[in-house]
Amino acid sequence: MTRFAVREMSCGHCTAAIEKSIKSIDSTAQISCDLDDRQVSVDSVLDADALAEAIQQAGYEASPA
Ligand SMILES: [Cu+2]
Repeated sequence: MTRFAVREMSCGHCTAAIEKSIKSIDSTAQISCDLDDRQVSVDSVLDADALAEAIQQAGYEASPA
């Protein structure tokens, strides 16, 4: 499980964009977005750098949480 703080994530559109971007590089990833804590948890075969890159591709800054 890799956890990121994504401060600009504020609604369902944000979480959908982030989930879509991560799924595009790992279709088997399990993703859970917590809007209250602004955190994204990902279960994936990919490493944290690749996952952070995918979140950034969606337009959001991701820092390790
Ligand atoms: Cu949003």
